[in-house]
Amino acid sequence: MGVILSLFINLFRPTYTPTLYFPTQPAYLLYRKARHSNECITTSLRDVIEGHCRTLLEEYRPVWWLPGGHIQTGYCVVGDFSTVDKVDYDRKLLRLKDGGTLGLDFTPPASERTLSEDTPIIVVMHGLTGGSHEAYVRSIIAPTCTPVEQGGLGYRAMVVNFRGCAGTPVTSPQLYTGGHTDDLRQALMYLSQLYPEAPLIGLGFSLGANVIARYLGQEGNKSRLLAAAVLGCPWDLVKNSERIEGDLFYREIYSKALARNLLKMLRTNAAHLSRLAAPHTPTAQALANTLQLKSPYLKDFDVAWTSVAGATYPPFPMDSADAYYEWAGSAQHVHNIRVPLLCVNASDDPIVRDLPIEEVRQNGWVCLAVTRHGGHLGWFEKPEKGDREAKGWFGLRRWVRKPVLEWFRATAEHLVGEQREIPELYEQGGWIVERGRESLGFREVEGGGKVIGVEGEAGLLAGL
Ligand SMILES: *[C@@H]1O[C@H](CO)[C@@H](O)[C@H](O)[C@H]1NC(C)=O
Ligand SMILES: CC(=O)N[C@H]1CO[C@H](CO)[C@@H](O)[C@@H]1O
Repeated sequence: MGVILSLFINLFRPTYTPTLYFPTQPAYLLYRKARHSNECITTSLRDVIEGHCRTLLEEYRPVWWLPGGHIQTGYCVVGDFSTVDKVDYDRKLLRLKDGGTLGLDFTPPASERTLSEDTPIIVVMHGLTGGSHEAYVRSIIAPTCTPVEQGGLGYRAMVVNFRGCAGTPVTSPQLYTGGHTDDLRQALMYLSQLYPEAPLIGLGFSLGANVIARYLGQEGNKSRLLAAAVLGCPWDLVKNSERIEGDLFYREIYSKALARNLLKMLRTNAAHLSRLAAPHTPTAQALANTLQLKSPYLKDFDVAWTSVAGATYPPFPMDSADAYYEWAGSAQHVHNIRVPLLCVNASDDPIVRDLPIEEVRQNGWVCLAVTRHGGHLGWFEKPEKGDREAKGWFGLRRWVRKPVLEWFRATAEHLVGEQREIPELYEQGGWIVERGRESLGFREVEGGGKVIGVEGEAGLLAGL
């Protein structure tokens, strides 16, 4: 009777515990028994997650007045997060060999605290048109970089702003796409030169998650990231686009909002781009065509701009948005990932469809957690008792910060990463380059300064 009753209850009570997808054949990891200890055990990703990321084994229930993925996603836009999770950054500018400039935002600022050289560093990539100021970035970075005495992890973080985002100066006729990994690659080269002793852990949101997952797959065991977490990753851009453009509701709400943000970002950078792009090049023509678009859908923008002017070198210009979506997806690279990767997606994410469950099952280095609710980068829940920063009714917290912080600690403080072969860096003609890939390179340039990470260029569904 008891068995039948519990079966009955389980049939009708939805489960709020995330579904975890593990590989059928685990990879083996060398794992320190304690931080800084030389005593190691051999373990698997599953053991690491079950032992150290306990919140993934517990329920996540959204706050009752934000049910469903659309409403959770919408709250990312209308919620006021300006009073919580304040993060200040020091900006460093890197000039790249192709003439472009990267804006790298470091926290805690050097004037605030001095950390040891081997402090773990979280390398963050933001969403579509966001930046280091986004509330979803700060919600994880603030507790990660809070000193240990105040209940944080005491780590350092660096946000890689996409070219032209968050006020980074545009110095070459190129912005960014969801498929470009070279900017992340060069930011990591810089970071490993600056802090050779520090473990580097990736954290990607949405489009930035796609870039990190692609990078890991392309590098295999050459990854400079010791491990990573990717949230709301749009694994298959072709399928996402079919969904978002194929349905009237999604097209009018999501596709239009994303395109509006992109158009705004392009307008902000248009004067510089048109000065830098030689006349009659595909980029110059694409710029003129795209700026004429009136209230486009995402695909219209990608036809006019991204697929043509995504880069000034092959495979660009491409002849359709679908060709770009096919090239840029990250699911196709999952099989080659060789460092531990935790992926978190929500089943009711209105933007991300189709998760690479089969690919994950076949790669021992990857775990995928799927929550029932959460929307796109939402995951709002009631704050815990005693959380003094989250005030009042609307002082919500993002649940996902809990498993992600557990994952940071489980990887940054314990993983040895002995199965990697990281290429050496050296100087060549004023650039720091990587052996075997000399076409990439960087040098630090003047500029930068302080960045107060609270308010940014807000837009509808900014940063998705
Ligand atoms: C790294 O990967 C390459 C190619 O897959 C392989 O030949 C090499 O043995 C690997 N190195 C280590 C340290 O596992
Ligand atoms: C197990 C699970 O929740 N799977 C869902 C994952 O998300 C896709 C959409 O991306 C749903 O179709 C699945 O049902």
